[in-house]
Amino acid sequence: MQRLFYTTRLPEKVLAVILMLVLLPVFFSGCVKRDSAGQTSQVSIAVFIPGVMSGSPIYEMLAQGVQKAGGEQPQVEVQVVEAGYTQAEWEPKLTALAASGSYDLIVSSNPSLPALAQAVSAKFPDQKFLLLDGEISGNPAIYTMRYNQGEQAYIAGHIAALIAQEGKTSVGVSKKIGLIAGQEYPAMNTIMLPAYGEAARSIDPAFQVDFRVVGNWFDAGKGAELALDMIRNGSAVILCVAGGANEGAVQAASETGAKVIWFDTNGYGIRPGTVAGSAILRQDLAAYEQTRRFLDGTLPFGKAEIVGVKDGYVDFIEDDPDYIATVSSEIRAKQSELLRRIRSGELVLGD
Ligand code: RBF
Repeated sequence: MQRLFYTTRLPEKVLAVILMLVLLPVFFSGCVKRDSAGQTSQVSIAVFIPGVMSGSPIYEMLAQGVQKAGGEQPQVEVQVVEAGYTQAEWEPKLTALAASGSYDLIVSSNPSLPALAQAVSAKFPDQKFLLLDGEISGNPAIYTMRYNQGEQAYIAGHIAALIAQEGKTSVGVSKKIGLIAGQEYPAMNTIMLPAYGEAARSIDPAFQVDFRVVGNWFDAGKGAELALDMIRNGSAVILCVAGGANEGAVQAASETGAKVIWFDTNGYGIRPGTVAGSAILRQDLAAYEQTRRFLDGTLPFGKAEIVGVKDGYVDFIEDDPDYIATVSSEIRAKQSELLRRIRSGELVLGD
């Protein structure tokens, strides 16, 4: 029995070692600082994606912005590393990138990244970080830029409530709007969810928010299931902040005649007639501009900046033909007026 055990287990072990040898260089391929001509490049930047890019426009915009800035200068090399959805693996993977010593800068985006970068920075103080969508100040190796998502969620809640109140969706006149999030996190629970509800109650104090959590950032089946239940319970409009799970919510809304509000990018084209609003972040611009500042030597490490509508980083897309075709001119005029009040400083919203 003992012999048999060894003869069957040994090939598995060999296989595991071979797999490791094959896969490790794939993950760390970004560590080789060479350009296409085989020359060592002068500046190497890693874009660390805490999740996967597909289905999460906030990450797609991050990579695009950094690549655009890097592409403008021949001596700059940009590597994109997707860390996957297992959040427990993010810190070891970030540590491995810093430990490689191969990157002049690690760029990332996520509210949980500042704490992880701070821990990595304690071990590798020379490693520089540029972090968007998160906040930490006082570490000379870390610069952060966070968006005013109080504004972004207020803008979304305002149009969601106007559409629900108008009563032209399959749900009829409704004083309930939904929000689907991938998971609960401080920026969601203390900024976005309250601002979304506050905006709806500015339309009518009777408005309620049905808040649901998928539990991950990819399960479209769960997204559809939650959205269907929310619509059955009277939500006429649902704000989607759930990454790849949004796809299921859009599908459910389109099948039942409800509407969704898209977050972070222009989503009207995803399902024309169903997507009735796009409250966006210009994360591609932020990633581009901050990477440029790093390359120019002017990125103020140690600082935490917060940007919003007035700075041009938070906005709502009003000129898309699908928005104009889907939303009545009365509601569009009211939404325009809200945006004017925020831009002019007449309405100041918390972040
Ligand atoms: N947003 C996404 O679109 N996709 C993701 O995979 C994703 N993962 C996240 C993981 C954590 C731990 C946290 C705190 C947030 C995540 N977000 C994700 C939300 C993202 O940071 C941002 O709040 C939303 O995109 C709204 O702008």
